[in-house]
Amino acid sequence: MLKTVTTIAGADAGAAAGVHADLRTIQNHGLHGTAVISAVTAQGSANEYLVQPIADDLFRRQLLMLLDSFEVCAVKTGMLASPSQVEIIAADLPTSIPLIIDPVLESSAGIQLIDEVTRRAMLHKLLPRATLITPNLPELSRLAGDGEQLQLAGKLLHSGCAAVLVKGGHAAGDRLDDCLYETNRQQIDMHRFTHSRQPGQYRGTGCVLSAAICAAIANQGLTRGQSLEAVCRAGIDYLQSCIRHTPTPRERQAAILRHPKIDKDLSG
Ligand code: PXL
Repeated sequence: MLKTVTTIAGADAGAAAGVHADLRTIQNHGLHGTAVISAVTAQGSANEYLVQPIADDLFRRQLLMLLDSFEVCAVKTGMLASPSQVEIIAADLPTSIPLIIDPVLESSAGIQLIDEVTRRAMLHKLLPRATLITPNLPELSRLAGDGEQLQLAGKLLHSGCAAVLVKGGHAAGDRLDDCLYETNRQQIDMHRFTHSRQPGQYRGTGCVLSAAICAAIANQGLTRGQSLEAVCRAGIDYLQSCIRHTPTPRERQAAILRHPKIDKDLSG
């Protein structure tokens, strides 16, 4: 049976972000992609956004059914629609399964996707059992406040998650730094991934990155000596190759990512 990866996220009918983007990424890595839907959204023009959270019982049953029917190797969360959804994940997802949190707070059009109570629940209930959290720079500030990046990442590590990958895409400049912070005894180790900025705006980049990291964990494993640095590197390379495969959008437009064809068998 194919290895299984689960995304817990919102559905964007246009498939630019959320569950659909995650599943495309996971399947392209030769894995079985499964999904717990947290909310259904309808997104038209920049100011047209409708969201209907999934009721707690249905949300929980989706998760329990997947855990019961599949050998889930890794899980990622994207948009979570209520504090009770956070509590259900914290209570029902076994801690033996690696959990990657993409702390989606806003859409690329600037619409709030998570309210304040849900954000706090995520910080206090989910972060302590996470393998990795992947904030961009605005999300890092909303989760940890203002200050030096190292100090803010340190605060998130102090909340109990094993590692923080800060995505540098919102900073200015032609070269971008994504930085991975991990606690090593009393110290914080940092690994920097530098790459050139590719021109244009793209939707769903955070979704694709965290799903690709999850897929790399399922394919390579963390317990067999593979480091978080290696799976983050694999996820970043995958996202960069999606951007290279996508025709550069015109100014003020945001493109839906095209995924490269992966012909080698990644499932071994
Ligand atoms: O890219 C963030 C994101 C995540 N999840 C859903 C979204 C969006 C952005 O629009 O709609 C469901």
